[in-house]
Amino acid sequence: MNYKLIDMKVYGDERGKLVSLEGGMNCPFDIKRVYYIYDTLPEQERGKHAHRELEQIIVAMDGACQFVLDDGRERKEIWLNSPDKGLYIGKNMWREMRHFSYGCKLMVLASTHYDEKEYIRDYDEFLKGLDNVKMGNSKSTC
Ligand code: T46
Repeated sequence: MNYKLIDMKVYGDERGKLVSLEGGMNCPFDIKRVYYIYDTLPEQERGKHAHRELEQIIVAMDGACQFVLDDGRERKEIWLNSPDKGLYIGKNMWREMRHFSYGCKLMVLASTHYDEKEYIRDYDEFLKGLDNVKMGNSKSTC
């Protein structure tokens, strides 16, 4: 499974806490884009797609939500519920987000600029693409 839950170093003192993410250091890619998700609702699901090339780190800055990650062989459920945890998701991973707490805020660091063409939004197409990667018919390095 091409994901990792990263424990981030927290600089804390009586004034509060600070976490730093730096491309190529504790973030394993150069950061090309940052976006955030907020005003989420518990009954709404997001995601349901994969990316061939994009890598991301996702941090729940406030509240909690569950990620379902799927590499075509197995599915894992991961809770994101603390600003000192970063969920790294690599290439070729199907993701779904659900069970958002009210007011959950996600910050996402991304390795590429936004490109809708790079999204795979159909699960069968995702599985077929994985077969192509295994057979060497794709340029993906994964
Ligand atoms: C992911 C999860 C964690 C843009 O115009 N620029 C952007 O950088 C992004 C991320 C989205 N958009 C537009 C595209 C859609 O019209 O914003 C709208 C909502 O995007 P989407 O439905 O893809 O949002 P999520 O929450 O389902 O997925 C997002 C990311 O797209 C995705 O890469 O891994 O968050």
